[in-house]
Amino acid sequence: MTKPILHGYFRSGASFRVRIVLNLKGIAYEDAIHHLGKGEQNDPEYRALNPQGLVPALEMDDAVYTQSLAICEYLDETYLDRPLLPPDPVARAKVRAFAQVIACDVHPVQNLKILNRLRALGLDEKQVVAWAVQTIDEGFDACAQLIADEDGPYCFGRDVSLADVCLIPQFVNARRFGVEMRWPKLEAIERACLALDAFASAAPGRQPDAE
Ligand SMILES: N[C@@H](CCC(=O)N[C@@H](CS)C(=O)NCC(=O)O)C(=O)O
Repeated sequence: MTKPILHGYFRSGASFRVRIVLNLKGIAYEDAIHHLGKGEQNDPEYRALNPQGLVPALEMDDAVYTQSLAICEYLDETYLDRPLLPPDPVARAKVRAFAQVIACDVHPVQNLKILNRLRALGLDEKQVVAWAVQTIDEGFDACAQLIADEDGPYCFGRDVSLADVCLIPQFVNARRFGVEMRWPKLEAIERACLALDAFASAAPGRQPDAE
């Protein structure tokens, strides 16, 4: 069987999510790197794979999968070890809600494409960074409240879930933009996750294209 190919970029938080899940599920894969700073995500050959011109995309089992959450759920549904969603529908909804705070409402608003649009509209670098900081700050506040009654060590108890898969990459962006850390519970979850090799080896600094 040919290895899956992950189209990504070391600094991409959405690619980081998929790397974590591939590692958690023990799936060996190859990297196809697209340098976002050089605009390689817009090359026609890549856009033929992902018409949005965004990473990640996963080539696997003779198909191309896009959108990191859809990819993560596909992997979760086809590799049943270490499930990323709990069996109970109420608990699943809570995990998905947390994951979507980050993947739908925080990360997209501070994405490269959006920040570049703000620059094109005339915002200076300080204003652009302030936009990203406020977006992440508000999102982390909501995330912390969503798990206020959970015990840890991970977002939703003793099993890693899709919530952790989304949270940890967002920390990288938070630090890059200089967000002041004031969520001890989220930071403890980050430490617990990064103690796992599946997370640590998926980190941007450990990727072949890391700068
Ligand atoms: N919702 C998408 C978001 C993907 C996305 O925003 N990818 C970023 C990197 S993290 C990207 O390719 N940005 C390129 C650009 O903005 O031009 C997913 O979860 O896969």
